[in-house]
Amino acid sequence: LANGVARTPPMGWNSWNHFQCNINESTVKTIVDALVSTGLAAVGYKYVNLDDCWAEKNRDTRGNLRAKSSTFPSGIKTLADYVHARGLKLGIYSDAGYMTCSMTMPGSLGHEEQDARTFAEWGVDYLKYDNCYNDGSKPQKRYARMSYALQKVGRPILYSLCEWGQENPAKWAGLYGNTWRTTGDINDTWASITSIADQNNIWGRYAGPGKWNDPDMLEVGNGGMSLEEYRSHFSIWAVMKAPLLIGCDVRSASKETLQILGNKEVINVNQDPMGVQARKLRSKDGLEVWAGPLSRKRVVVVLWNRGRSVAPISVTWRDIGLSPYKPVVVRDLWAHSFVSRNKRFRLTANVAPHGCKMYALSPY
Ligand code: A2G
Repeated sequence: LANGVARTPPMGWNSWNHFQCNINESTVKTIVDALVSTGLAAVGYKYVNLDDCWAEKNRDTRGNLRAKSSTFPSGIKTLADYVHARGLKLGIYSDAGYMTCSMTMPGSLGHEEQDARTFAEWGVDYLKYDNCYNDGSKPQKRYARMSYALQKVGRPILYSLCEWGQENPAKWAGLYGNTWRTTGDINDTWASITSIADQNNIWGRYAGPGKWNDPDMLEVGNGGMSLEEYRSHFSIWAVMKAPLLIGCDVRSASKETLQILGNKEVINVNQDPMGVQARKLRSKDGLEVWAGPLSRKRVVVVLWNRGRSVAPISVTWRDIGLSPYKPVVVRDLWAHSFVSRNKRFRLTANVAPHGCKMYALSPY
């Protein structure tokens, strides 16, 4: 959607993967402080997104949504002010149905304009819009209604769609929103991230500035995978031009977690202005090559080993559309070093089990 936001994939934090419904304003404020003090805000993580469970079960007498008084007693506007004062942006969550997926708060179906106005008055910058407990009508219709409502409030609000069912959102959601889910919910396991990566890969050609496939939020730092696996998760999400929404408790994140989430060279690939989603070029015995174009004629390559033992993986210049004789500068985006300044024909690396190598190739 050409509403001026998400010209590159959104970056930020969301409460769901780590906290589910256990959120309150003091937790969110300390997360905001941690985003700033760790330097994550400075490398681009600017959206602070409340997920489900932030509102009272019932609307007020005028039909307005209101923050849950036991957990957000100061209200959303005050929280938005806190976030904005630190140079960040606030996201919120609702649903194109009668109630949200947690069943703890109302959805926006039939209240689209009223809720969009409420969000704008509070200073909300981002809406994640889910699809639970709807009336069975086509999601296109219900998602369009909120899209038009948001476009009328006079405030740019990033619109993130969560319909991922039979209606193949990639084919239509870009008309109405900035990101759309392509899969079911992620969990903190290797099986989940490998299967989601493959499902999201199918829709690559629909992504571009203002409209991105969303393979769900990051699990990096939540404890269920090894560092090697988290590096693979982050690398593949980055090249797929996925929204990079941190899903861990940033306040207690380890040095290693911060190094993964804070890798500026990998973030730069995700935020490249060309905005083309990389795709899987080759896969044999769990050894995979993913690649895609970057601005200034560069190419990003991920060599991903899904197998159980260390193995060599190669990519040829032909695989990525370059003449075999073309000399290329090869930069390793995890080692932060140049592998070669004059490489031709092919690149081969030994890749750790469940690990990856990620390179930016610059022909000259
Ligand atoms: O509701 C759904 O399961 C969402 N998933 C998930 O991300 C989270 O927001 C949850 C909150 O109750 C999808 O939108 C696919």
